[in-house]
Amino acid sequence: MTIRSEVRPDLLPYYEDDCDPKNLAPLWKVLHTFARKEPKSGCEPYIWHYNEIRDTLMKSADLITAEQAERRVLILENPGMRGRYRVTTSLFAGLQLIMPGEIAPAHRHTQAALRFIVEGSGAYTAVDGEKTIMEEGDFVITPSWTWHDHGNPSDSPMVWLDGLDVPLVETLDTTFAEPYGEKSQGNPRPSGDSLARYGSGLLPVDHEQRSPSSPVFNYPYTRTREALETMCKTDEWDPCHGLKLRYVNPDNGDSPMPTIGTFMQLLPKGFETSGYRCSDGTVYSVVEGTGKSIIGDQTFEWGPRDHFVVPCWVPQKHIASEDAVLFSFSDRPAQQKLGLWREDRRNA
Ligand code: GTQ
Ligand code: FE2
Repeated sequence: MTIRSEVRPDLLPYYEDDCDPKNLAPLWKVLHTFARKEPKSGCEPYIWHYNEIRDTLMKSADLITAEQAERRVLILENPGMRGRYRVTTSLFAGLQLIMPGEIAPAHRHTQAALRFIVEGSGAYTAVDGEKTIMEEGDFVITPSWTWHDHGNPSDSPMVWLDGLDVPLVETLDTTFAEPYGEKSQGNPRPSGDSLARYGSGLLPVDHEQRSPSSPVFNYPYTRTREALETMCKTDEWDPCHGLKLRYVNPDNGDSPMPTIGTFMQLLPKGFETSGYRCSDGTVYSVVEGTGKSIIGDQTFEWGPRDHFVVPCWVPQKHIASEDAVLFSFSDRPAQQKLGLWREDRRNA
């Protein structure tokens, strides 16, 4: 075997010209962009203060109906990724408004969606033939490929946070959708049926798991809040999280939907979490209380109905000036299933 005596880097540009028309590209020019020490996305920390955006959201109701819009939603666009309809690299978030008497027509799609109720009470979402009436702080799921429509028979506007895995599904190129054909689905099952059947620490005796998503589709705030309140009495705080619970699929102990994880945490008045970072970019919705979060080198003050985003691997610290309750969601379960998720409890 002969050893090459000389390489000719000066000829590389000509070589690239040879590659290009053949749809070939040399890895050595780009390897550093994907073999990186740490993640580096365009995702930036940001907060949407509800009192600064509520008027803008309400104005949309004078311009378009829920039915015309199909879904009347203002997208929370991460300022580092404008025009790409995403709040983190893998997730979509938006605030949906539905006015009294309106209906958002039934459809289904492969993207999974969560609703977290921000303002109002008495509107409903119907999922695969069962209606659930929603109250502030309720967490509702519409798993992949389930029919869903929304309606507001109450006499006040209703606003909720939508979280969807749109960018993730787009990356996997698995986007499918279809309209139901009629505005609303029939509702053969009585309201509350799923929660009674699957969400009471019990399961029907011969129940077989049919989907990777939870058979419970409304996790009411009253129950979540009560759990946190009771747990408070034991005074066992995690230094990084205060008191933090994850929502669970009673079928398998996994997250309610396979791609999106959801959490509710309580930070008592005066509590300051120690620095923490994790590989799942996370969206927070403030339910109760006021406080501030230090995300990277920025400080964000928050109160009820504010929404903020913590990008992947950026250090975060939360400080509660009153008892505070925070809802959050991320793509953590997807990362965990793929063996990618990391956290760092020391750093920052
Ligand atoms: O409510 O069905 O924010 O399909 C984006 C897409 C909400 C919904 C969104 C949707 C929906
Ligand atoms: Fe939808």
